Amino acid sequence: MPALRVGMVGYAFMGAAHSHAWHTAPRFFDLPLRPEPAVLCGRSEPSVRTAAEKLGWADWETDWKRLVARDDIDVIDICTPGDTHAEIAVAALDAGKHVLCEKPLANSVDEAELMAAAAERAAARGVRAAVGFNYRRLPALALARRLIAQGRLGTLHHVRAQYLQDWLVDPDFPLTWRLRREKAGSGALGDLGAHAVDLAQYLTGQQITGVSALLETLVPERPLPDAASGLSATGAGTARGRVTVDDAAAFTARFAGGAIGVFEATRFATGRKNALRIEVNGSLGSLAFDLESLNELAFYDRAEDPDTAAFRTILVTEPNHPYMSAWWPAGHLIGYEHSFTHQVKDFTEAIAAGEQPSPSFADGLRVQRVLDAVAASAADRSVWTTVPIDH
Ligand code: SOE
Repeated sequence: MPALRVGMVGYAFMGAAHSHAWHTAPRFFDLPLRPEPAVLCGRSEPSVRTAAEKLGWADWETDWKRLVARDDIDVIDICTPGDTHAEIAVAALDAGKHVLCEKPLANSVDEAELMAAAAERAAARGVRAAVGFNYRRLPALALARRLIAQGRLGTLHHVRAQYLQDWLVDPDFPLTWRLRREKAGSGALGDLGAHAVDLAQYLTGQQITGVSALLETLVPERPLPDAASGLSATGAGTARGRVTVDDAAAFTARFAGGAIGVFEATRFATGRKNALRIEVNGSLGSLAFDLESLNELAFYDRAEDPDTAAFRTILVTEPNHPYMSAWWPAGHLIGYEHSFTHQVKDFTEAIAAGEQPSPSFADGLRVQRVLDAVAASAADRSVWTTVPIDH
């Protein structure tokens, strides 16, 4: 079977998740190409060599430009912070490499447009690009998409999406790259809100046409990270720097098909660890999902006897459910990492078939446009209506 030789840039959290997926996908799914974790790339030689050994990569490079120029690589997998996505992706596509790029696609609409244009040019030569909105690949959410596409919810009226984490609630948490605009583009909005927006557009099959938004930086200064380790020496007396991204985002939205949406993304939802929740209400029924119970999908069907109709929890662990026949006997649960494994499966199959993998860079650009509109709306205080309060 022909190999699909992968070169991956970055090896922190997402790099580890992707490494696991490149190794695991061919062990559980019958793939038309054999993914090969070939070359890992990072700037520091000792660190990338250690990471390559630990994560199971055959070789390593310290310069992504050298990686992209190698003729023994078919795919470039980008797992770096957002400020590098556009440059690496465009160079890789122009060099004829397929690209899988972590989300959000870019740090701005301008960059995302360049990337989408490069992906279109590349597609004409049979070279493919996809963006890593991994949650689309959870069986429960893939099932939700299937039910909505089958019309089981009827006309869609409401989308309610939240992505809630709490790892920034400690004011002494250090000022890491995710809190710096020049690296991350935005904060909770781009990191977490991007997932919620992508899922909302994917599940409903409708684009968001307008937003009204609020962004807030709740802790404006944080301890500077220790330059050597990249982690913090926290505590009193430590020098502090300015947080230049949002800590929390809230916005309302309209969808092209007439539904309205309410979105929230925050890293300050004390006690909520990774609660990506989405609920869709339609004229015939409703669906609700929470990542903290990712094997479950709640379904309310208005066709049921009104005396007993209620939200039912579907355990999405059966071989008839998306992706599940490749895993364990019926009823056995899967986890977060499986979303990345399914992403590799779908990406590899699309490449072998000469088809566009999804979500495409054009889909990533559609998300980026919503994020941009949210930032613009939040910055425009002219439409903010103050409420008289007691003093
Ligand atoms: C942030 O905490 C983060 O790791 C995101 O970057 C991921 O995209 C999300 O899946 C989990 O949370």
